[in-house]
Order: sequence, then structure tokens, then C-alpha cells
Amino acid sequence: MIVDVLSIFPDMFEGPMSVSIVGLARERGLLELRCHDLREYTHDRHRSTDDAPYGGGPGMVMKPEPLNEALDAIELLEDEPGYVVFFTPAGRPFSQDLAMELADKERLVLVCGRYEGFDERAVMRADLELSIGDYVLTGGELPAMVVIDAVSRQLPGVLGDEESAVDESFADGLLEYPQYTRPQEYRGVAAPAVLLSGDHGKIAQWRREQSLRKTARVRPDLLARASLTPTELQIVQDELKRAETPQER
Ligand code: JAH
Repeated sequence: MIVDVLSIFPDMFEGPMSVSIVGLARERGLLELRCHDLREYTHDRHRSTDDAPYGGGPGMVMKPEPLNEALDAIELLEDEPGYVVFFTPAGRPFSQDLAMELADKERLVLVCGRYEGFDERAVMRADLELSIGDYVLTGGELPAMVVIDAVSRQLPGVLGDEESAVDESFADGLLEYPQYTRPQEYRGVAAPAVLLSGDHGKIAQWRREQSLRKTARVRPDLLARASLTPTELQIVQDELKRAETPQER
């Protein structure tokens, strides 16, 4: 996959996108990431990328010309057209499903704004407006890195078989069960005996119950999409009843 990023701070990407799984994906040629400086597409002495909003109001707006000219230039770098994503707090919510959809594209163009937003005549170039959550950041660079991270690990050959299987726990729409490793007892807290029992049926049952309880406690909204057996529904209802006595975790 080829990913072009457009930003006034292209250097922000260097560190995070050079290490770990994303860095390895690049080294292996599975991901080609190119970060472009929007200021190179300005023409004025001050290399302006923003201006005051028509109609007044606070803050500044990303000018349309540098964005459009940069997108024209980036588009010409390959035969394949890029799927253009603008990051904005008013975008479609990012999700694991969307990460998987984006991983099927040959080419992405990620547009990161700063200031209070984009001139609509730049946003018109977007195939998708995307938000990674309901909070306002200082720019679209961190969201772009979140998307690159989530999409990269879906690309064929990026994760080993061992790591890929981890996704399946999210695929059933429930939160992850608690995990333990050595030592068996740490600071007075023992790992649950069932996990050391060697009874894989029991272990799977325990993990399922823990997932259901955790999901009921912290993300009950996720249960709407989960298909639960009557026994599982009972576990969920039990956990929700316990929650009437509020606890932090
Ligand atoms: C902030 C341009 N999904 C969160 C998100 C995405 C983008 C921005 N903020 C939050 C943003 C300033 C300028 C984009």
C-alpha cells in the first residue's frame, strides 16, 4: 500500500512511523509512506496555509489553493488514484471495520489540517471525512498516525500468524478478557487458578465470562451487536446488577 500524507508538520511522522510494526512494514516494502509539506505548495512570501474565515468568527481556516495544488501533485505520483481522507472532528467515526476497509485500498492520501478547519473547496476533494473520536485536537496529524497504525497491521504479511489471531477477540465485538503471565503470584495477587489448570474448555469459558462482564461494565453499548446465549445474557444481567453499587473498575 502507498500512503501519502499532507501536513504543515511532516516531521511529526518520522519517529512514530519508523518503529515497531509500522516501521517494519515500511522496511519490508509492504507500506510506502511519503509525507509532504503543505508549505511547498504555497506561492506567497510568508508561505501562508491559513486565512481568516469569511463571515467572521474566531480562528483561522486552511486556504483552499495549497491543499488543492498539493492534492493535484500527489495524485500524479502514481497511476493509481488515491483514496483521499480528510481528518476532521465532524468526520465519520473511525472503527476496526473502517480500518479493514481502508486496508483494501491500493493507495491512501491523508490530509491533515491545523487551525479551525478547512475551506470547503478543499474538503470537496475528500472521498471520506474521518474522526478518531469526539474530542478536538490541534491538528489532523495524530489521527492520521492512528489510521496508519490501525491500517498497517491489517496489510497482508505485516503481522505474523501469532499476532494476527489477537484480532479475533475484537472481532466478536466484546472487550478483551484479563491476561496474566509469570510470576504466578505478584505483589500478593495470584493469577486465577483456572488459567494454570490446563483445562482448555474451562479456560475458554472463564475468558468468555470475563469478557462479557468487562464489556457490560465499561462498554454496555457494544452488547447491542453481540449475539449472546441465554447463559451469557444471564452473566451480563448479573454484572449490570452489580454495577448498581458503583465501583471504579
Ligand atoms: C483539529 C484540523 N477525531 C479527532 C480530530 C480530528 C481532527 C482534528 N481534531 C480532532 C483537527 C484541528 C485542525 C483537524
